[in-house]
Amino acid sequence: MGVVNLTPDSFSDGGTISSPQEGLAHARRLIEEGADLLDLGGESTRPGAEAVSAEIEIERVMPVLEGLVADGTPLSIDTSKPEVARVALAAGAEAVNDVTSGSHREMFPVVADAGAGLILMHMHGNPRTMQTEPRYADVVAEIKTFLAERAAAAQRQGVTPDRIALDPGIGFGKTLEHNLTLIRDLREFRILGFPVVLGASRKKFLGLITGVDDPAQRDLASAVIAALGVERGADILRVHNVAACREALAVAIAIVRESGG
Ligand code: HH2
Repeated sequence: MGVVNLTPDSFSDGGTISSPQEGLAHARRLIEEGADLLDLGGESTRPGAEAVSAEIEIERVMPVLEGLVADGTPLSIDTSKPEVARVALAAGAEAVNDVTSGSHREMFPVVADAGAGLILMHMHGNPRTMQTEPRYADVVAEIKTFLAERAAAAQRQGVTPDRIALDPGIGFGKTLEHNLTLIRDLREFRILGFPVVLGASRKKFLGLITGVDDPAQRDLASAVIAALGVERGADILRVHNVAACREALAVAIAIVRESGG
């Protein structure tokens, strides 16, 4: 899953795309590099980010989304707003990536009505507060319980289980230690019976480990995490540099297959 941030303030690449034409060109490049689907977002979720209105999100995302639907590219819309999801799904997006796991009560019915896919992610608090001393008694168990509960809630509202994927939410209210534990124990999340999404690309914990400050320079570390994630059972990798990840994944997948994984 290639990341297309149509925002001025994303942590990883904020402001690098300043027109729909540039957004479309970037998105098409990710497909050429081997992305199977693209995740389009019009609102940053980076720590401290301010929320934007549904109108602004729609304005940022739709011109690029429409161009990509015309290309036949599979898309998810990265939003927690049902209004944005509804418009994107009606225009041809196939899934909603909701980092708040349906915090808005209309989100699950919107996804169910469209027969769309749904990514449920764990976040501790909200982007403004999530990095203030996040604490867990058992980070893996707590996040598993949360995701299982949200998947059950989505199904109660009509989302079919074959359309749901789960994401532990690397960096969303987690310390370095929490992130490392979640990636090490990623297999635990597969026990819940849904595909597992891993979004570690360019995140701050990689900077803490490597000393690389600029998120855009963290692609080597991101490719390593993608390979380790696949080896630990990740089904979908949300990444910024698709070409680098593809290369790392080719090696990881060859080894996993060789060992019967
Ligand atoms: N991470 C980000 C955004 N959306 N969705 C899922 N399911 N999993 C993630 O780990 C995830 C996500 C943050 O990355 P990015 O989109 O590059 O930054 P920003 O939110 O600042 O636009």
